[in-house]
Amino acid sequence: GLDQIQLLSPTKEDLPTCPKTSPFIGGPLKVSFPLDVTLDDIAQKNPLVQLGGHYQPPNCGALHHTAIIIPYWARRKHLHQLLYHLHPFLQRQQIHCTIYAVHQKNRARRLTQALPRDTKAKGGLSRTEMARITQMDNYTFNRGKLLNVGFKEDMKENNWQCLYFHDVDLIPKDDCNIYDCSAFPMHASVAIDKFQYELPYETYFGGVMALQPTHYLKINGFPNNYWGWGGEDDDIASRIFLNKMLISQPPAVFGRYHMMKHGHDRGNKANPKRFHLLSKTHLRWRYNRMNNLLYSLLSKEQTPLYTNLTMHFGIDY
Ligand code: UD2
Ligand code: MN
Repeated sequence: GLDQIQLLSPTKEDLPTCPKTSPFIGGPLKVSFPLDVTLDDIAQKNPLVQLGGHYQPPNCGALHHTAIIIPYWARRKHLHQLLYHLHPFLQRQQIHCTIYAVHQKNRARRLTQALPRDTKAKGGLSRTEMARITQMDNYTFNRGKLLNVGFKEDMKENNWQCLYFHDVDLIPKDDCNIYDCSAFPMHASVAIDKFQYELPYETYFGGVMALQPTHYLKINGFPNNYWGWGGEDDDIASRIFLNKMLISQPPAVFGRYHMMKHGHDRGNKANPKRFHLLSKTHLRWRYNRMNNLLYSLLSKEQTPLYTNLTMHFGIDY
């Protein structure tokens, strides 16, 4: 309805809608990495980006309303490089968008502070509870959970029609990779240089994926129970198939990405339980989801180039 339109583009009612194909997009991109690029440099190069990493085309009403959600933990250089490339890319596509970094708080609380207050009264902790808390104290990375938080918090800010869940280290290499959504969930990063521009396996769904909110709700969000590296992307793909949707892809020549070099991060060791968890997706997808997602939002900062959401996980199962 009218309210919705106003929410999406507060002052743009009188503008003509943007053309279907933006006149500013080119073809393949030469990706280069300037040394020591600072956030100030990037902000200066992108004067039309508003506080919080928000953009809408100044002269026409955008056809696409996209939130970019980046799970993020201690990869500052990658984040800066991504912002450096992504902002101009999105502007050339005439997309109304906000970039969100969902940041997992590192060692926010000491182990004892993380315990529920009445722990002693209850006669100590069970083994599972203890294992869970130990895991929390390690601050193992949890991509699925961060993406769920990103969805929840971003939808509070705007009626986004498309959500891009975006690894921090992937740079798009072609302007024709349009950051909008299609009828099915989409896997955008189908051709990464690290994998010789091919899918490593057929149902591979890692890197950059785009879902409409209805897709996300249909699959009950993403799994919360994959701690550490691996598996959560396959779980999400399973959820999509279990809900009788397909995964769409851009043509491989457009879905090209460069992955910035990195090793395995501390706190994101390969998760040995991932294969077992994956064998249970068909049973668990209804229960392990956005609704039982426990977290506290520690801060929401609007920086010039992105909105930073810092969160701490609660204890959930
Ligand atoms: C693959 C997938 C990724 C995810 C992961 C398994 C590709 C291109 N990507 O990534 O989507 O399924 O496997 O979990 O196949 N991160 C941080 N800090 C950390 C650790 C991770 O910010 O300490 C974030 C960051 O956005 C990163 C993403 O999580 O890009 C995935 O982690 P990765 O890049 O270490 O793993 P990778 O490249 O194997
Ligand atoms: Mn990576």
